[in-house]
Amino acid sequence: MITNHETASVAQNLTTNPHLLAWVKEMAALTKPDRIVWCDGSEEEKERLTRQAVEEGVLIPLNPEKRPGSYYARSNPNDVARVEHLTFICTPTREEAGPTNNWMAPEEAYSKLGKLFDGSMRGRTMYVVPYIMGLPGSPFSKVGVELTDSIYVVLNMRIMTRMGKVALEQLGDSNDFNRGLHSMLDLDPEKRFICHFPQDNTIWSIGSNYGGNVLLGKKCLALRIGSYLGRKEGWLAEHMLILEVENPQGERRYVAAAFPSACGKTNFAMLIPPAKFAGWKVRTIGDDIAWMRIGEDGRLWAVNPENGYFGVAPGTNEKSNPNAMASLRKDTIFTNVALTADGDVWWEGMTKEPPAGLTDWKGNPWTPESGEKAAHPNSRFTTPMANNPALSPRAYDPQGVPISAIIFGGRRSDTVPLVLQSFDWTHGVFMGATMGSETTAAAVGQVGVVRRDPMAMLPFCGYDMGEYFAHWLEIGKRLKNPPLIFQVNWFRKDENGDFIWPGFGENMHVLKWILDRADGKASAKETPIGYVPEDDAIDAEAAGITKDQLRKAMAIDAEEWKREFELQEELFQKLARTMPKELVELREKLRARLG
Ligand code: OXD
Ligand code: MN
Repeated sequence: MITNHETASVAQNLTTNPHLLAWVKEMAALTKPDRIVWCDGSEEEKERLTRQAVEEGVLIPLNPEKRPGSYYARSNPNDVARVEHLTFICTPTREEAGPTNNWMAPEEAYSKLGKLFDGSMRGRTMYVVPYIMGLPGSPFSKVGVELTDSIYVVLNMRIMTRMGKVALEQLGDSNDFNRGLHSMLDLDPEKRFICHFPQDNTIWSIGSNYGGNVLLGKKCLALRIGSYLGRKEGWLAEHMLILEVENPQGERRYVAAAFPSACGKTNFAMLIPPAKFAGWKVRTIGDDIAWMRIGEDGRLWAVNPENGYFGVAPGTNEKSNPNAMASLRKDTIFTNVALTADGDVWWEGMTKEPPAGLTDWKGNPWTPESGEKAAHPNSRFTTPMANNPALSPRAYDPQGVPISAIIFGGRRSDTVPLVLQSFDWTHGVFMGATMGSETTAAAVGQVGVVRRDPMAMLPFCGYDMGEYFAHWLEIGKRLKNPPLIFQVNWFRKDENGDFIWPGFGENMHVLKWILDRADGKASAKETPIGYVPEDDAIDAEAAGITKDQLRKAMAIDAEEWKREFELQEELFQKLARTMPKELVELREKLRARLG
């Protein structure tokens, strides 16, 4: 049992914030840890906790000659992805959470999870992890404190956020911080819940140790609670990468792009322009989350609130993403990938031939005949963004970067062309709102079925999605210089089921057209559903495909689109109560234009 005096004395050198001390005391009284450790974010602390994690078998050191400072973690096989069916928005009324979120009444959630948290840290250590999402001192940033009994969480949070003293200094004596409570229990899925209390700026997560469920700064605070705060305070919290493009004249532009989980956001954020684009440079600001505000100049300004990448490993290789491969060379935590005989990591798609002597993500010897994947399809790396050779210095700019274009992308085998520009902001919001994508391994459930994933935020919006679209429309009205909005699809397939567009670095062709549009340098053709590039604006040959293939990638088939508008019906019905009428009317108008 930890007394008030002890709680205070452990924290003494770090904070005297009465709100924080009282809350830690209250949560300790509930969870009853044997010890409380306040994290200061120092190197010494990192070394000590890493040593301890190794002793406890939570982390396995990788071969220091191959991956200096890097470690390997295996999760419980039942705990490998986000659990959307166990994720709840606990607003006072069901309506506020909206029909796309699971809802639980706050009293019920506090009571139900309270029983599970009661004594959950007995015999364990409670780590107090203060952190900042955003840059220290930036007007964009938010402070959170996560209480967790998982040393794995502490070490991952240290990579993903600005953690420790720096956060307590920013917080001072303020009561304005996100209160996150996390306990692993015995990782029984029956006792797994991820509950958000937006009104209380509070998150309770129990029964999991998977990143997306337990690194509370990321999906829980930066997106679910963030989107709620964004509406209240007049800004946007989005599931978007941010990248910088520099042209040969040295001019820099910034683009934000939303893709559903595991659709190549990290690859796009780290794109390397192919040889044809001599003198062009692409740099990363962020790979997953963008917080965006209206600047005094009437433009939209964005920051990446994270400090690291929690990326999907399979498919990452020297061709698909050399910058990610370089980022992973040191100081990285790998989760659920395969281990090589010489203490390094491997995953499907890293090399054509798997090395001999692999141990799979469950700890079993693996050969290509095993009939299972060596690495889990949602295996991950957690790596500091400072490791990225293509990191833009502007990732550290507390004011963020001005956004010229917003891109919405999905994984679609058919219908959606390579690129399409919206007629205006409202149409762009419509494009984002009606985004569909084939599901991936990032969430538990069936893979490969098309679901509507508005703005890639379906699993991450902390309130009613109709209201969320209305908020987007409202932001548009306040922007004097709004970014242009586009829709892209790298994943269209031909009649043989092969991808038509090469993707990866070749996406630069599309990116350049988008920025030329934003700069008023490229003309476009009008179609019933948006603008597309003029016939020769994208150089098929340079992209390594034939003109015919490019035409296929760009095709807009009226029949397919009529079907697409039909498929949107379910979403419009579901959100009927709050769907902005501008979007309802626009849908009718676009449909009519198709004939
Ligand atoms: C992620 C996700 O981990 O979207 O970024 O699932
Ligand atoms: Mn994501």
